[in-house]
Amino acid sequence: MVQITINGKQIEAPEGTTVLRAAQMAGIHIPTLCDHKELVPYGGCRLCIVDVEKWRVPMASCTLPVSNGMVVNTETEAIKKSREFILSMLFSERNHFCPFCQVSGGDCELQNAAYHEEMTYWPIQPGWNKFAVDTTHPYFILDNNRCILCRRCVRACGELVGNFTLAAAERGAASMIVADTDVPLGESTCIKCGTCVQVCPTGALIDRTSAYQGPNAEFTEIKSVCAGCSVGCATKLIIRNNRIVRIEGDWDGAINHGLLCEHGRYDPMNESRTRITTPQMRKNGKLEPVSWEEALGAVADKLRPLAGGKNGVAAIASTRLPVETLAMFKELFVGNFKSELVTSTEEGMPTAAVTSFAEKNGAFEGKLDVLRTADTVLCIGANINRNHMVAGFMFKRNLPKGTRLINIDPEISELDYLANSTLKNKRGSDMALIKGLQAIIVKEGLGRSPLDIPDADGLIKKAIGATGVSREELTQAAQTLARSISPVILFGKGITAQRDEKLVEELYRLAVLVGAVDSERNGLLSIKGEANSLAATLLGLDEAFNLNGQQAVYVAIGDDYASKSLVERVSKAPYLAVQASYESSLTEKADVVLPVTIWSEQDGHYLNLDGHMQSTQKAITAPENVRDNMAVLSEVAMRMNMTMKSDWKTSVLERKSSVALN
Ligand SMILES: Nc1nc2c(c(=O)[nH]1)N[C@H]1C(S)=C(S)[C@@H](COP(=O)(O)OP(=O)(O)OC[C@H]3O[C@@H](n4cnc5c(=O)[nH]c(N)nc54)[C@H](O)[C@@H]3O)O[C@H]1N2
Ligand SMILES: Nc1nc2c(c(=O)[nH]1)N[C@H]1C(S)=C(S)[C@@H](COP(=O)(O)OP(=O)(O)OC[C@H]3O[C@@H](n4cnc5c(=O)[nH]c(N)nc54)[C@H](O)[C@@H]3O)O[C@H]1N2
Ligand code: SF4
Ligand code: SF4
Ligand code: SF4
Ligand code: FES
Ligand SMILES: [Mo]
Repeated sequence: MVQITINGKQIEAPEGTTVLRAAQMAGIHIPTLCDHKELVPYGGCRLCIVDVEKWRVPMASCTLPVSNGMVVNTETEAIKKSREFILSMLFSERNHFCPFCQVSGGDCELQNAAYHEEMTYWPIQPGWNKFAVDTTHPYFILDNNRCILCRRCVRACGELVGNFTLAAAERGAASMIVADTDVPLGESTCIKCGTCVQVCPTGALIDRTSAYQGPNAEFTEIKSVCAGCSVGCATKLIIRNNRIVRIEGDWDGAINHGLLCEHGRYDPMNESRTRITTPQMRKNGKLEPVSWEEALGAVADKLRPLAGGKNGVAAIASTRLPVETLAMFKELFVGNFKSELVTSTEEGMPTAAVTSFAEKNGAFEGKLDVLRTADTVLCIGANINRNHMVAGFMFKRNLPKGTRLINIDPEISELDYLANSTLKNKRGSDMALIKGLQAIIVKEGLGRSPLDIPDADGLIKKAIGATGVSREELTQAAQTLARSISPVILFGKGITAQRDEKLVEELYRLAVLVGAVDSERNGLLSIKGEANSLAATLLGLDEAFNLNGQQAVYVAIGDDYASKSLVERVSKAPYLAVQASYESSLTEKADVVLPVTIWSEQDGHYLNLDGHMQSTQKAITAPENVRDNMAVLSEVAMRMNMTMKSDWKTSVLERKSSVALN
C-alpha cells in the first residue's frame, strides 16, 4: 500500500494505482475525457491534470502512478485555469455548437465537463476544418466535426474488441478518426459491435436508432441479458414509452464487461418479422383469428386423448426460452403427458456429447475468463468469429500481443485469416486428428503430464491419412499448443454435432496433456448454442427430433427462428400447435397458433455456456392479446387437469453439468 494525500485527505492506495483511480476510490472527482475504466490509460486529453507538490508542471492524473508521500491538489486556482483553457481549446477546435448536437443536454461528457467548470462560453475564436460526415454504416454515424480525438473508440475497437478497425489519421488540427485505410465505415472491416459508439464521450459517434430521441434523463434503463447466444452478455435496455430505443452493454456485466456484438446490440432493434397479436385457428384450411378460450380449448381437446399413449404428442421448445419456461415445458410434456419425444430446437447438437461425458466424469469445462489470458487458443469446430462473438473478443484482442491461434475447421472461415495455423481436416476426421496431436506431443516429449500412447507412429500416420492434413502442419500445431504456458482448447458444434462423447474425452485428454487443464487452471471450453442451450440439456431436452408416428406436435418456438428442416419435420404430423411470437413458415403450417411474449416482455433466467445463471425482468409490456410463454403452458396444463408443481431450480440440477454452475 502507498500513502498519498489528495486535497488534504489521507488516502491508502495499492501500488501501481493511478492518482486518478486513487482519487475516485476516495470519492474525489477529477474531470476526465479520454479516460475509461475498461481502457488502458492514455493521457491524451490532459483534462485530468493535477498539481503535485514539489513537481514543476501539472501532471495528467490518469497516467500518473501513486507514490509514497505524494501530495496532490486537484482544485488549485492554477489547475482550474488550465482545465478551462484545455476545454476552450477543445471547443474551439471543432464544430461544438452543442444545441444542435444529439448528445447535448446531459449526455455529452465534453459539455458536462464545461458546465462543471462553470463555463458558459469559450474565449478562443473557433477555427476549424470541415470534415465530411460518414453515414455509410448501417447502425451509426461518424461525425469528426464533433470529435475531441480522445481515441476511446480507437482503443476500444482494438483493446477490447480485437478488431483494430479504427485509427486516427493526419496530424494536429487535421487529425481525424478513420476506418482501416480511410475507407467509408460501411465498407470497412467493422464487425458492427457498436462498442466505439458506446464509449464515445461526445456526439461524434451516434447511434442511428436512438439519435435525437431525447436525453438519457428522459429514458428508463433496465438491466437485462442478451438472448442472442449462449455467452449471455449483460445489457442495459434504454426504454421510452414502452419501446426500446437503444441497447447498451453493461460495464458491470460479469461475463462481457460492457461488450456486445451486433446480434446483441442491433439485431433486436431491427426486427423485421411480423408480430402475431391474436390466437389463430385453422378453419376451412385457413388460419383465422379466434379468442384465447377457443384456441386453448381446441388444443386441450386435441391433446387430452393423446396423453400417456403410444405415438401421442411430440413436443419441441426453443433453447432461447427462459429456464423456468423450459422446465415447465418439460414437466408438462414429460411429467404429465408422458410423451416419448420431448426435446429442444437444438436437439442437443451443441450440448448432448458434453453432458453425457459430464454425467460420468463430472464438471470438466472451464470458465470463459480463461480466454482473456490464453497464450494459445486452439479452436476446433467453432466459428467463434461469427457465433459467440464476444467470447472471440476475449482473445482476438491479444493476437497482436503474441497470443497464437490454431483453427481446425474443414471450411474456410474468417478466423483463418487471424490464425497462426489453420488445419483443414476432412469432415468427421477429428478423432484421428486429436489422437494424432496427442501422439506427436508424447513422441516429442512435450507433454506436461503422462499419457500412455503405445503406437504413436501408427496414430500419426492414421491422422495424416484420415484428415488430409500434412505431417508438417500437424506437427507445428502440436508443438505450438504443447509449448504454450496458458493454452485454451475451445470446441463447438463442429465437434459436438458428431454426438460422440469419445471425441470430448479425447479433447479432455489432450487438454490435460498440454496443461490446458491442471489443478490450477481449466482451459477446456465448449461454446454451445442459444441462450439456454446448457439449461435445455440439463433438463434432458437434447434428443434428436425424429417423428415416429406421433399424432400431434406442440412447438414452443417463442421469438426464435425455426429452421427449414424443423418445419419440414413437424409438417408431417397430423396436428400442429405452435406457441410463437412471429409469423413464419412454421406458424403457416400450424393448426393452432398461440401468440406469446418475446425476450424483453417476460421475466426469466438464462444459464450461459459457462454456467452463470442470470435473470432478466420484463422490460416492456407485450401487445394486449399476447400472453407470457409460461402462462400459456400452464393454461394448457390446467385444461388437462394436470398439476404443475416442481421447482425449476431443482429441475436443472437433476443432471450433472459439464461446467460448474454459479
Ligand atoms: N451470431 C450468432 N451467434 C450464434 C448463433 C447465430 O445464429 N448467430 N447461433 C447460436 C447457435 S444456435 C449455435 S448452435 C452456435 C453454433 O456455433 P458453432 O459451435 O460455432 O457452430 P457452427 O457454426 O455450426 O459450426 C462450427 C464450425 O464447425 C465446422 N465443422 C463442420 N464440420 C466439422 C467437422 O467435422 N470437424 C470440425 N473440426 N469442424 C467442423 C464448421 O465449418 C463451422 O465453421 O452458435 C450460437 N451463436
Ligand atoms: N443435423 C443437424 N441438426 C441440427 C443441428 C445440426 O448442426 N445438425 N443444429 C441444431 C441446432 S444447434 C439448432 S440451433 C437448430 C437450428 O439451427 P440451424 O439449422 O442452424 O437453424 P438455421 O437454419 O440457421 O435458422 C433458422 C432459420 O432462421 C433464419 N434466420 C436466422 N436468423 C435470421 C435473421 O436474423 N434474419 C432472418 N431474416 N432470418 C434469420 C435462417 O434463414 C433459417 O432459415 O438445429 C438443430 N438441428
Ligand atoms: S463497431 Fe465495433 S468493430 Fe466496428 S469500428 Fe466500432 S468498435 Fe470497431
Ligand atoms: S469519435 Fe468519439 S471516442 Fe472517437 S476519438 Fe472522437 S470523440 Fe473520442
Ligand atoms: S456474444 Fe451472444 S450474448 Fe453476447 S451480445 Fe453477442 S449474441 Fe448477445
Ligand atoms: S483523462 Fe487523463 S489525459 Fe484524458
Ligand atoms: Mo444451436
